[in-house]
Amino acid sequence: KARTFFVGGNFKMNGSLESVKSIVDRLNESKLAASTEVVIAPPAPYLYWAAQNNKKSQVFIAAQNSYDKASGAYTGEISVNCLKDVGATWVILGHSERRTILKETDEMVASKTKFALDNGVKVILCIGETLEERKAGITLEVCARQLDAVSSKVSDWSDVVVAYEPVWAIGTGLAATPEDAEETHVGIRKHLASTIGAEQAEKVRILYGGSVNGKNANTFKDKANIDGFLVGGASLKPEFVDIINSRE
Ligand code: G2H
Repeated sequence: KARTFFVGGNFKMNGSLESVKSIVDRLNESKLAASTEVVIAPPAPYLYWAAQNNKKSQVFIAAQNSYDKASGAYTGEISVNCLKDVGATWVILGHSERRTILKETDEMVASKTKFALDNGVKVILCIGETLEERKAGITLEVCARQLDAVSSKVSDWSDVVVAYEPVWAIGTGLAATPEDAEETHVGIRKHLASTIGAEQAEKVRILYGGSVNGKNANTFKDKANIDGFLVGGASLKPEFVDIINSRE
């Protein structure tokens, strides 16, 4: 298959120097499927540490947020240049926890995405509907709206990976079924084809995120439009390796 399988680990606001090092060491020592691209996103204070300790050429380091200005009086924000300086080559943007808790708008997420890409950091762009939106039958409208904010600013999507994370499946232990996820991924790819063009849409990796674990990861195996996972809770545990190897 043309799209390289991608597994991201979003540590969220968890961990310590010791636990981050033990996760990186575990990846260093494990046999990882050669065909999987792995990206881990520890909290910002540990990015340099993770980059320094990582020995696997297929493992890359991501931040969980970045800002849309180069530098200056933006207390508490994270600069894309600092990320590159410490060895992070990816950033997760638009995670639902930032959209809901930190009140990030579609417009902010799009602006940050454009700034990161323009400055050489790749983006895991998270989208997804809430339970209410799913019940109202507007899953694809919500995803389309979140994507359109970005495609109105970004025309080259070669360094973007889309993570579809239905909010109702995040951290709940209740993952979407492979069938439901595939159906939405197909809809997302179709929508992208209509906005960024069929050729780019075919190449964009669309990850599923929301309660993925070492046991359910391989149930998504035969779904043609599920190009990998964004993993939260399970990325902190040994089963993260099983998820990385779930396509073998
Ligand atoms: C969704 C996911 C990782 P979890 O937020 O981004 O978290 O796997 O814990 O549901």
